[in-house]
Amino acid sequence: MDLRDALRIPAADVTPEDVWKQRRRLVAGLAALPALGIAGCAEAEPPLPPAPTPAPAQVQDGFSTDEEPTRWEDATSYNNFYEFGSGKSDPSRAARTLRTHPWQVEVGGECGRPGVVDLDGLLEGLLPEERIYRLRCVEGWSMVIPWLGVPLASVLRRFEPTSRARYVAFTTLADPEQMPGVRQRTIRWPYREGLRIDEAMHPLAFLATGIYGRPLPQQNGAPVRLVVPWKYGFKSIKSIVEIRFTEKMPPTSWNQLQPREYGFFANVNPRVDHPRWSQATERRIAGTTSRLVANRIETRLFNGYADQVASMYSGMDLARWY
Ligand SMILES: Nc1nc2c(c(=O)[nH]1)N[C@H]1C(S)=C(S)[C@@H](COP(=O)(O)O)O[C@H]1N2
Ligand SMILES: [Mo]
Repeated sequence: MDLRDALRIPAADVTPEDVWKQRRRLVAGLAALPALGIAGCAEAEPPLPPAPTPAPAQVQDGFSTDEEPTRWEDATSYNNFYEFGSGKSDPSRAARTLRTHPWQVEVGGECGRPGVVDLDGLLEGLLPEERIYRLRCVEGWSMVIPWLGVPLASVLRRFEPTSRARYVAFTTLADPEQMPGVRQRTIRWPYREGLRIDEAMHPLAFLATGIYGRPLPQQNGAPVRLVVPWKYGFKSIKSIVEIRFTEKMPPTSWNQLQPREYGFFANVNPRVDHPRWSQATERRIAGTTSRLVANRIETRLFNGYADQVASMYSGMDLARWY
């Protein structure tokens, strides 16, 4: 399959990560295409060079990491997606029937070019990029996931946010027919999340349409989801149907449900404990380690992305604005 398709076409089948390791070279190849002037003919997969080590510049930008990635099997079977139930293995079973094509996203609010676009329109002309990010759930586990997608900023700019756009609000599909969890009153549907505009425009903020070089499986938020690696995982909203530029801080689902436990900013911070558990360490689900006995490692400020993002919060009391 052409990797360009991974930006658009929903996945049905499961692919082991050695396929990803092959395909990531294709991503690298794709990125080089415009320079070579041969865009649009990536039919044949190039021969397999030895596995690349992440480029130091990529690691420095936070775009990649040499930490051991999570296995495809774990990343696609241990999920939080409450629209499909609150158990970790519910989404991988129940989300298979989510229809991700056609898919439309409504963009509106404080912007010059509001409108309803299909996924192709949203991503048109943008080159797929790979980002290998840490994902730290507020519950105290973490993964290392190779995402495929585009920087959020390049998508948002197309809609020409006005100077009044201080925040960006995101909404997930809430269809009780397709999403059994939505029939239960666990949280107030639809699932909502939001970012301050500078956070949304930060180069690390990413719109993912794939993982491991393959289209995003439904349980991981197909066909398009947010990835904000320096924040707790609940900010990385899945299966997005609406993006809205707002003047005021938008309501967000976990914050509405339990404001004392889940803040709007939700920046990963080992020194600010959840009221019911410590955030100092995390269970890293990666490599061949069983997720039940996964390594406990120390949690890092901003999930290890402090060099890239800390300046956005200078002057903010990180313990108060959690
Ligand atoms: N719409 C929606 N998005 C969501 C969630 C959810 O329940 N519904 N769970 C969040 C949480 S708590 C985490 S940790 C991540 C998990 O992403 P993953 O299953 O792809 O690892 O998705 C986030 N996005
Ligand atoms: Mo989470």
